Amino acid sequence: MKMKTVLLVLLTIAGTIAGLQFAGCQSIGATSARTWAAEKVYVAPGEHDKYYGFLSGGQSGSVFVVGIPSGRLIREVPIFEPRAAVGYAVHPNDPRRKELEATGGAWGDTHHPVPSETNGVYDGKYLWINDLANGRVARVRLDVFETDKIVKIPNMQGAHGIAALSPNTKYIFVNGEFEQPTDGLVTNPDPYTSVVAFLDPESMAVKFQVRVNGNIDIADSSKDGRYAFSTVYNLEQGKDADAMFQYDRDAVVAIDVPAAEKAVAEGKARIQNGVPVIDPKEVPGVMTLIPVPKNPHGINATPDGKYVIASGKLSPTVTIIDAKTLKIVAEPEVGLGPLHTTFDNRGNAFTSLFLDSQVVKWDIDKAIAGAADYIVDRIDVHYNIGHLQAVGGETMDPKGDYLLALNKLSKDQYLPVGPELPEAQELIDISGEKMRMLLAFPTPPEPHDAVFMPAETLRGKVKQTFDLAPEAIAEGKESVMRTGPKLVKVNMTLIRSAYTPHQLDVREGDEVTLTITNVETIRDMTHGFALPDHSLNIALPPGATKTITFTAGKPGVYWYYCTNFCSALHLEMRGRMVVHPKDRTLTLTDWSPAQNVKGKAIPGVPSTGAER
Ligand code: K7E
Ligand code: CUA
Ligand code: CA
Repeated sequence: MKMKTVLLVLLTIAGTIAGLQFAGCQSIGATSARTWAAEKVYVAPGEHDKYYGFLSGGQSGSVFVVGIPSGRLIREVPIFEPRAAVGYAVHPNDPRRKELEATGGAWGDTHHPVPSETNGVYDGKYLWINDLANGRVARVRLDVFETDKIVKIPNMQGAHGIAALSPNTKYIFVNGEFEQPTDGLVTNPDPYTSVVAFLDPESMAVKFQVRVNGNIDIADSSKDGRYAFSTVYNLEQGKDADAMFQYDRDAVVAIDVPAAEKAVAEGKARIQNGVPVIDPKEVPGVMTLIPVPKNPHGINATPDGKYVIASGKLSPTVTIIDAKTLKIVAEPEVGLGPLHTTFDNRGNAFTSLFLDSQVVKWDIDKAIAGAADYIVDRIDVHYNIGHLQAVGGETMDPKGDYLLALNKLSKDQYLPVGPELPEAQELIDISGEKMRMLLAFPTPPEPHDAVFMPAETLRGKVKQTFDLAPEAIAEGKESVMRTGPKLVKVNMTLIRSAYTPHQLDVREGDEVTLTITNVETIRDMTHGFALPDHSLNIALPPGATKTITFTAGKPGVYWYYCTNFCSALHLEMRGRMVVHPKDRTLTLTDWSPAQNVKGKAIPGVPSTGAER
């Protein structure tokens, strides 16, 4: 990213010089276009971007946070995978790691970041994201940019489409892409169906599910919160690709949320794996099928709430549906392989064309009126675009300035790095009539979707330090206690540049429960606790407390050390765990007096010399 910034500066300078010296020469058009684009995305060192961009990491299992328009990567929030960089879920006993293993595994495939909304715009509280692979949904707290909750959704495999019910996030709803036996039993794999699950945004409990035939794909909410819309591409219920494109039309399903709530309240749902499941065949009015061509993919509500637009994928059309009457109002052709649609604040839609590798801009009202000139512009992207997202395009307040194209392939756009090439994003200016390419930047595999949040939305909400947890260890309250023949409890604090206690004496096979608090009160003063050969790596931002239980390994001396640069004495910030042989009686002389650098005695350390 630094390199890119430098390049942009150079480009800007070069462009200015070229403009001064060679005014009137033929290359001036191209040069000034480069200068213009460079200036649009250049954010000087020390200055902040205008928007947060939350990019789903696909099979990286995380969310990448970038600044827009610069494209600078400012954070990775690991969710479904361990990440040593921030001490996330590394040790098998890390509570988050255990939660991951218990809900499907320590990897995931994140596709769709969904921020919480109040009055139809992002409120900066939470961001949810699906794990397509393992039927899970996670929540990220935007005050600390950390994963806060992960839930496994019953009766579902392949959690794909996900959306917040507008305008006030009454539910998060999630689509099960891979069908499951309807009766929940493996003895009878057919008939099989999928479910749309409605989760409470705070508890993340699954409140109810609605059964749908055919694989359910992408989701969006009507702006008034009445309908949960989803696309279904396999109405055929085929089990291979050939069988899945027999019909000319599959469907958009519209779930009437108040009708579904009523059905649950009246006991019309069947409990399956602890969740009320509504079968719309038994409860008419809960679900409406709207036939749309062909293996549709994206579904997107217009910011004014009037329409939802389904993208045809195998049909060169998009289907415009009235969001209140559920009637199809137009089916304009837009190009080959339409996948997703986003919006500006001037009545235009932008649809990604996977096969054409283009973004097409079209005028919604003109398309509905049947005007010949509804296509406004097309721009090439590099290459094979999946999602695209304009700033605020999913909200009632689209900004109409930038659009990000999330491309599946980059082909020749970067220095080659082996047989596999980077995936890339391209930032496009949409403020004028014509779209203009501004910037390309790669992220690790694989970009799917993105959302953008104005920097003001999070201003004052992002915490400086963690609030102290109830189990936080205060300075002076550190201790080492033997709580059983093989159990050791350590209460530790961290502050520049010391661990207290800075020595632990344990025996091989002891089960050590370590609670650590970073007692720093200064923002960004993160310390790590890395313990060699024990698979243990924890990072603690200021104020954070973590607890982990691990088993002391072979006899030896293990230095725990700080992984995060914290001061001139960062490297000196260490302590040691002495693992004594199993059969050794730890006497007072064996127990080193564990004192911190300030010379404080640690209560409870030489507790007893003969506790075995
Ligand atoms: Cu289109 Cu998972 Cu959103 Cu990817 S899905 S493209
Ligand atoms: Cu603490 Cu480095
Ligand atoms: Ca189909």
